[in-house]
Amino acid sequence: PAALVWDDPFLLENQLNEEERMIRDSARAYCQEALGARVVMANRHETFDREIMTEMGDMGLLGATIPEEYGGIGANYVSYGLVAREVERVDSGYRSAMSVQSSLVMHPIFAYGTEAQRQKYLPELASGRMVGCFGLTEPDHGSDPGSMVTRAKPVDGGYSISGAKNWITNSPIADVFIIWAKSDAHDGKIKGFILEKGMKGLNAPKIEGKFSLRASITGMIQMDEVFVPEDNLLPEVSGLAGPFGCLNRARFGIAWGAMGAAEACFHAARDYTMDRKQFGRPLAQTQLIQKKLADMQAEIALGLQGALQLGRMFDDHTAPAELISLMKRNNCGKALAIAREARDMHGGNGVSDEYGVIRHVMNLEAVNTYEGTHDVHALIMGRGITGLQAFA
Ligand code: TGC
Ligand code: FAD
Repeated sequence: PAALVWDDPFLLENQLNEEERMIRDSARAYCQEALGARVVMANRHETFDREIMTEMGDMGLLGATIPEEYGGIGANYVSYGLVAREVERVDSGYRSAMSVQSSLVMHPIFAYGTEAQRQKYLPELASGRMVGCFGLTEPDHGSDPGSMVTRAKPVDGGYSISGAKNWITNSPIADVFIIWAKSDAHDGKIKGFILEKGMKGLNAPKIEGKFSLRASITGMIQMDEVFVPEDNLLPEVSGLAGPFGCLNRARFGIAWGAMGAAEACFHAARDYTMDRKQFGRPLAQTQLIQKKLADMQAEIALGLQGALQLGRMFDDHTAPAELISLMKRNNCGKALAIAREARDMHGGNGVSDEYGVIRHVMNLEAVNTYEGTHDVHALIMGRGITGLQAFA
């Protein structure tokens, strides 16, 4: 029989094409060196280094699926997933910054915007010269964004937008804000608007004291009669299908990313228990530890294989939303469980940020909640299975 590759049992490596491997390898090198060197202090001091966006831009990691004419590299979705896995292997907060820019800011401008909007914003966002954010969640409307109260009223030459968004990745450093609001000029339907830093009445204060994704910056968005010119409306989409079209892509990236964080924890737990001796033998030579490593290997191998197949379906345009929910939910839930187990296997050292596993535990708590909670994705799947909707 063939020999086992313990860290790639399904030989995922052989299922990638040359271009996918090349993009993955250059992302891995950048992440391990440049992001790996910063993450412990960024997490400890709750800081995000703005230069990361321009570095990622230089590496082609922002909006990788966007065509070259707009500054992207025209990569497929499998490559986008591979990049998310490499970034999140270092830290989920850095993957957040990358996926918001790519899936939640560049994608809606590309898919729902005008040609002038594409030319104005996409090259700036792809290079990281501009940072974007995505405002859907409100203080009183998270899992149920359809009940949002942010409103756009028609005024001479455009719209006046008032409302508040909460828990918004990148908002305090954003130059561009994709805002979803109910528009009185469109029968109260949800429309997308591009707001820019400096518009009168627009503020984005930082949320302090976050004990998850501390290396990513999160804030609110406060809008008090912000004038938004007609040219800044995203004309090509109406209703929740707009934000959900973006979330489908971001959730897919998270399914890959969460497995990167899980792999980091699995490898750390294996290394640690091979080295650490108790009762005169390596911890890894005990049945309980081997069972835990076996569970981790199984969930990661299956989770990556599922993510790859979903990526192939994305690239074929055959991926249903319920399958995206299945992979986002399962991979985040399993990654969180793996990180907690890895933390336990490190004993007391596991709570020190030197070993990284406690940081992944803290991060994956938020990753399991944002972009649709673990339970909300169960309800999306449940509706697909039964045809019955159980949200309300
Ligand atoms: P529902 O009746 O299901 O649908 C309303 C309209 O939307 C369409 N639709 C979709 N379109 C494309 N893709 C999807 N996945 C879609 N899901 C629904 C649907 O066809 C319908 O269209 P139309 O034309 O008929 O109006 O809507 P609902 O109000 O019952 O929704 C319920 C539910 C639970 C599915 C949904 O609201 C939900 O997914 N809630 C979770 C909210 C969420 O995920 N928020 C994420 C905020 S962004 C974020 O967290 C970024 S973190 C990023 C980071 O830092 O990495
Ligand atoms: P709630 O909707 O109030 O849910 C609370 C609990 O109730 C959860 O356990 C949930 O599963 C459960 N629940 C909800 N509905 C039901 C139901 N029908 N049946 C049973 N249980 C239910 N949003 C953005 O728009 N843009 C961003 O960039 C962004 N970045 C984020 C970054 C971070 C660090 C965090 C933590 C959040 C971010 N979010 C962002 C918001 C995120 O998407 C929401 O927190 C998430 O969708 C959940 O909404 P909520 O917090 O209001 O929780």
